[in-house]
Amino acid sequence: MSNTAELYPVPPGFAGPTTIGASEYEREYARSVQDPDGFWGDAAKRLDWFKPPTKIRNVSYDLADFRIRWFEDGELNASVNCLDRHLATRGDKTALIWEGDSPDTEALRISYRDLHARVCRLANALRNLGVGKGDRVTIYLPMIVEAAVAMLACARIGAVHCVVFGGFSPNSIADRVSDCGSKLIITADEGLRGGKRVALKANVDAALKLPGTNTVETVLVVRHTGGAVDMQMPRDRWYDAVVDGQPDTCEPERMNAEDPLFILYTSGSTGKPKGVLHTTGGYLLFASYTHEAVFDLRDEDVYWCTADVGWVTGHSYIVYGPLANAATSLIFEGVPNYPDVSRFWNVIDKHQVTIFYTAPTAIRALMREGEAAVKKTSRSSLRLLGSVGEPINPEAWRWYYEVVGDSRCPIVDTWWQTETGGILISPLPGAIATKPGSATLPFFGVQPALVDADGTVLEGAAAGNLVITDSWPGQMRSVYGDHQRFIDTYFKAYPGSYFTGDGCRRDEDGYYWITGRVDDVINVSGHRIGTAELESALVLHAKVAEAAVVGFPHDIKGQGIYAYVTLKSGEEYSEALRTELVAHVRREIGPTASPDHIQWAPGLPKTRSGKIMRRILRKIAENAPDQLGDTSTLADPSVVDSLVKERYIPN
Ligand code: 6R9
Repeated sequence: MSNTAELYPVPPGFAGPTTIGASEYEREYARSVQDPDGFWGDAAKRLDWFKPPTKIRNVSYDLADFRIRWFEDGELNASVNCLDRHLATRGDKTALIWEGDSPDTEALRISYRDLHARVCRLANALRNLGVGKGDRVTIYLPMIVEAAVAMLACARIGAVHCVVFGGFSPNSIADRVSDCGSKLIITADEGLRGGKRVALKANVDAALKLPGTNTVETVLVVRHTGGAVDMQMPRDRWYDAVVDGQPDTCEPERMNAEDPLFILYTSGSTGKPKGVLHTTGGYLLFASYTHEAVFDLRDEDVYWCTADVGWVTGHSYIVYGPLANAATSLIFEGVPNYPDVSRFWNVIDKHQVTIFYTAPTAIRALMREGEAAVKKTSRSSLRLLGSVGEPINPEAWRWYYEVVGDSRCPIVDTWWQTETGGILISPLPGAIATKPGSATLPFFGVQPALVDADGTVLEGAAAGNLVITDSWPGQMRSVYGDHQRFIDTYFKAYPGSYFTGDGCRRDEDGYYWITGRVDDVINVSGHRIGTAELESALVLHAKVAEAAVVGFPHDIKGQGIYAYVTLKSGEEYSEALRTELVAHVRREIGPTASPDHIQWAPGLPKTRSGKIMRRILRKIAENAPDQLGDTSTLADPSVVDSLVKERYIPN
């Protein structure tokens, strides 16, 4: 296959006065890896520092002497960088546009001045409630303006926010609250998604009945839908009541660059979700720099990222990156198919969105609905499209390019992770010709490499495991409360490198093609779920003896969840129990973790030492029983035949 046949050059006339072109990309990339101190020292000037850093980079991946520190003697405040410094020249500029779940709800436009005042009032209120530097605050909110306000108010007083996705269950909230020892929770009465109400406050109430959550002293409740909630005094307080009357200025905390900014939980291949810890200086610098360069940001842009603030994409590319860059960032409460499948495109026309950033799963779902729903809208304001969360298949890429973007708008396919803080591999749209399905080339300072299972570095066109051989400022610094787990998870497999957990191919033009996770993480609609979490949720059910979970290819979601379940002896395998188990997992983890298929497995393929052979289960779930490979090391090879016979065959 010739790779150049599928090359989409930068459209003529795309570049604006600040667009990074091809020669600048090459020159700056070379400088960024040859002279990281000089490069990042200059880049740090894009932020406002109370005390500018004199030490830029202090990194060693050597396990005996491990450290990752950036700008370590610098002092700054993230909320000052996202708000205060814009007031003199852009106080009246719209910082946030809020579009509600229903198109009939009036949209909000919040100026930088107004956002600054809202953040300061909440920051003062939090301080009055006894929250200070280093305290953890859990945020469990729908996609409303208060979500961004809450994050920035924490940043202002040096509190560490921990946003929990509004789709997570009481159990998941409780796990996270107890792991990080939150003092306060900010939630809302209810959320709205696709016309349905989500009982957020009731979920918090249920979570706080679970063990390990008694660190929480206060729950602030935003009145959003007006739905009835059970307020437990004195613990629960209405958000408005504590914020009203607070001064609209607030002295920001002076933070060291390496002081924590937030914790965000993400799934790994083993155990419970990890609290990914990001610090202040490096993270903010990297989020803002990548946001400006990858989206070729201009002052007049209206930028819309459809992610939820519960995921890292919402942190870096709805809140911190855009606001640090004084951009206009749109927050959308709803879903792509409510009230109908033209909603995204209608919102783009309504607010004259110029940059649109979404996930392949949404593109594939909308593609299935046909072109007419897109073509009846104008979308003439758009100039750039982005994709994130999972590999985008070339067919969906072309539809996005041709149908949504009318073949006018470059696509930036941005590869990155919760752990990386910001985009690591992506086209710069004015510099790099794109290929459908490839995230193309590394961002400044990012040094990807491909290694085989033994750690041998592969050169040229090759396929292997993706590692990053050096640090970048947005890199996570620790797993909250378990620094050893951080080192073990990411730096042990390939000594001297950060291991991403992704497989990847590099073509003859040096372009990177991410092929998906190589570990036991399933990527469902761009959301990471560990098979270990799913399995422990399943075995919590009284009738389940054992469970093994794998991913399988899914047309819309990218990957689906396929669970093999063995019941305790004497229990009856029934359709009703299957339904009950799906509901059970939704209750334990949340709706995003719903198994797509449960196969009854009277026996599981195990080695003689008792290890489940997932490779075999994956092939069965993929409906590829002819590719099972060697089954001779199994304790009982016959279980495979019955699993193959009973497998789920997609129609
Ligand atoms: C930002 C985010 C990270 C995992 C990552 C990879 C997959 C993300 C991708 C992509 C191919 C892209 N991933 N972006 N795969 N192309 N453009 O999604 O963070 O939720 O931590 O997921 O998502 O497998 O390892 P996170």
